[in-house]
Amino acid sequence: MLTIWGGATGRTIRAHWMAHELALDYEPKLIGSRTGATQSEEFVALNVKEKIPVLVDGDFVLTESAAIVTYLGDTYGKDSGLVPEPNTHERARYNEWLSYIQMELDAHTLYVMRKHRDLATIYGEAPAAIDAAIEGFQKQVRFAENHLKRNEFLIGESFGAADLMLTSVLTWAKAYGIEISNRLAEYAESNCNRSAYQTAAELNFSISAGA
Ligand SMILES: N[C@@H](CCC(=O)N[C@@H](CS)C(=O)NCC(=O)O)C(=O)O
Repeated sequence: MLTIWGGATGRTIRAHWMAHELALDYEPKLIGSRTGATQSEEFVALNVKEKIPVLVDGDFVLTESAAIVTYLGDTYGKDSGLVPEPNTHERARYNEWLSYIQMELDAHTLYVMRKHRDLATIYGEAPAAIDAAIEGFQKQVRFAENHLKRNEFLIGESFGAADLMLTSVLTWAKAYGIEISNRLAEYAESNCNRSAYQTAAELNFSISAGA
């Protein structure tokens, strides 16, 4: 039995979306961030980092949204084409996109905004860091934009897990009021029109994050 813990955030949607792309039967445990639920005894026993999402597959526990998306594709979607086969150039390219998305478009930029704007009471006000984060996002996202001017998807000819990951940060950026190009907006919108996204988003955002 599969369980996905967590909801309400741009990171938890990744796990739910991938599970829906693969039509997996799983139990969602929709705890929100900043609600105190990630500090419960039961949850800390699963993830001492006190962070969502977390995947539980039998007695196997996996944290980190990108690792969860990749594991689900490798384990339950071998013929889905969503995650490229290991030991191929496509897989190396996939790893490149995922590292870039997580570092340049999530941790170094959008998450800096989250920390110093939404969570400023905890992490402190830092207007200069927020300006640099917006600028940094706009600069870094050009790498994806250049690729998508010439291609419909990040890898190959069809939608895949790398597109899912990129779309998650583009919708997050949009929610934060960061301007993105028409091509990126159209790409994100088209991916969000997938029925797997629609169902996953309805579930993921049926609860709210705390302040
Ligand atoms: N690198 C991790 C980041 C996970 C993360 O920071 N999750 C936040 C919500 S987006 C969280 O659980 N925060 C704990 C809390 O706020 O209670 C991932 O991509 O899964």
